Amino acid sequence: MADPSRRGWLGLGSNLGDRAGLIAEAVRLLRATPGIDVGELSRLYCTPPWGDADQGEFLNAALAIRSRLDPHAFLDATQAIERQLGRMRSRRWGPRAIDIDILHLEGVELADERLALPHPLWRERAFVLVPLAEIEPDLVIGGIRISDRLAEIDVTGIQAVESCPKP
Ligand code: A4P
Ligand code: MG
Repeated sequence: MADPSRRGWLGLGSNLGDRAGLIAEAVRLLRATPGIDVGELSRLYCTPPWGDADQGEFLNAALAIRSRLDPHAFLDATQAIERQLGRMRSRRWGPRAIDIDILHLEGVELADERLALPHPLWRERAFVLVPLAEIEPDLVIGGIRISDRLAEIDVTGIQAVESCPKP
């Protein structure tokens, strides 16, 4: 029988509290969600804040998953995990305990008021591309190979967590 699940890739980010612990907890909660299987997790990277620079440094990671949920049900699940981990909606692009962005679900292209896939900004953001290229360099999204796009953008200040400055 054909496998009814599809592959997907998530971007995880945190810049408040126990950042590494929150990312690990998000992965644990995703693994515990029926209909979601968790695959490879990248290393954690420290990344300078993008968009709104007036906030603390982020930790970011990328996670491969398989999901049997439809895209909106998948978003419901990731948003429930954000809420469970104390995510407060504050200002756009501002500080957050945990942010789960759905970067791509294989075969899905959509844009409505709740969900845009592939994520509209994936190719602009080094904090997305560096961890994603670690686990999936040959993935192609919208005709663009991750490793090719990574070679074109500025990755200044992004380092694997072992080499990050102490906060
Ligand atoms: N939404 C639509 N498409 C998606 C998708 N593909 N994945 C909707 C997830 N959510 C999606 O997101 C707002 C709404 O987007 C959601 O309600 C969902 O229905 P949000 O996470 O609640 O709000 P936000 O995060 O403040 O805004 P936005 O535009 O999603 O910001 P981003 O893109 O999440 O960016 N700098 C570094 N270094 N590292 C970071 O991780 N993150 C951000 C937040 C800014 N700067 C950063 C980082
Ligand atoms: Mg977000």
